[in-house]
Amino acid sequence: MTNKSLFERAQQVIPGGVNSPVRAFRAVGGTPVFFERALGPHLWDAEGKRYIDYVGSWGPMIAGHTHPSVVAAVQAAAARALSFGAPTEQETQLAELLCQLVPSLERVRLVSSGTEATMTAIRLARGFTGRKLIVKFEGCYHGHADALLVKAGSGALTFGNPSSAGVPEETAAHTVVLDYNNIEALRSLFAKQGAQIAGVIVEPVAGNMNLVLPADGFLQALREQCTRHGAILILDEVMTGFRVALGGAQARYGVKPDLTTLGKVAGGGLPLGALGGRRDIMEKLAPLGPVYQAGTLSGNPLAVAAGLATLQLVAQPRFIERVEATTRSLVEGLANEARKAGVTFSSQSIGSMFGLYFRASPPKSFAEVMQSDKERFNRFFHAMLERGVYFAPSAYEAGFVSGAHGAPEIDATLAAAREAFRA
Ligand code: KE4
Repeated sequence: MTNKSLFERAQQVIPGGVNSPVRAFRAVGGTPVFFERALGPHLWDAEGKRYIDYVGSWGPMIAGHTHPSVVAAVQAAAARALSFGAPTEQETQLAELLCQLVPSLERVRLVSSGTEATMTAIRLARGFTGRKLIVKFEGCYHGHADALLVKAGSGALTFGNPSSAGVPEETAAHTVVLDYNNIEALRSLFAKQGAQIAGVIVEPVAGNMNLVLPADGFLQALREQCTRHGAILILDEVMTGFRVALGGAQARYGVKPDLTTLGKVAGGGLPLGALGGRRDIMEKLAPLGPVYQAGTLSGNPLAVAAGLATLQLVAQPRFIERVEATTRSLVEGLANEARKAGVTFSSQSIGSMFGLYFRASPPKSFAEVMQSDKERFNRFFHAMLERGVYFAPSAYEAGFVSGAHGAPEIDATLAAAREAFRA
């Protein structure tokens, strides 16, 4: 079977032939690659072609694919049970480890996806404060819960408009969308409506509009305004958790949120999300408090086993620093190859996340991201794919390096880029 024939067959029964839209290659064009197996930094597709992987399942595979200790942990868990729908000691072990690694977590609830974590965090902020208004930032993605599928309306202080069909205007009206890194707009909103704001949710390092770093003072301003007005600060660390630093972006930037959402790495590639934070807020959750949340497979034994095994690898001395150095060598090497080819290009990394931009310097805002040359990215993406290097199939996604990537993979990637920048 070829990728093309597999895609044609999939489209007969799955909308768009995929189970998550970004996988459909609609942003970059062409036929999605159907993968069959993975090992370390590599993927093999249905045609037997090998790729160096810089998507890492959109973040979870920080230890590299099918890491032996993660696979062994999942196999052992599967041999005991697939699911109980009842408490297990391993869930407590994972919750304890999360609280140890991310000090702002006093209580943790495990769920099955990042979307469930952020959806619950929003409900919790509203239930705890009795307020309705939620603030998010254009270009940040927090999963597909209604309250978060909202884009900026016109003007600076905007009530949101739905960014998806099926989200009622009444729902979107309770979400305000501001410009990421715009501290003045934030202060102005709080000055006008601070008493109505239940919570602010933000990617502390943005990875869903490509990689955009927080401006100096932005996260601190969020913390200060939320504290002053009694709003809940939610750091969505589903992507940044255990990648930007072992304790997450909150550790790297020294900002203590009221709630944190986690996913991806925390589940090691199996379905797991988590939300946690201040005890007084978290204990509003059922069965203790009035804010309902539930899940048949929450804390699933296999997902918990994969998460525990992955976090134990990530927590090893110098793991994060080593992957950060590999990531830095990738982005610096790519910038060097682009310069030699005379291509307008820039790149940056933080921890094991990176951004590639066909613009002269890394973007500092959503508007600057939109000024990147998307067509040029798409050409580069396909030129690299042909040469066996798999980047995220969109100019608006961050990339990821794992502990299994080393000098051979970086050198091979740069050799491919030498040609791709000239393609
Ligand atoms: P999930 O529901 O997809 O597990 O998590 C949603 C989510 C929440 N918060 C952040 C910061 C996220 O990045 C995500 C999901 N990230 C995307 C990648 N851009 C997942 C890939 C996809 O949608 O297929």
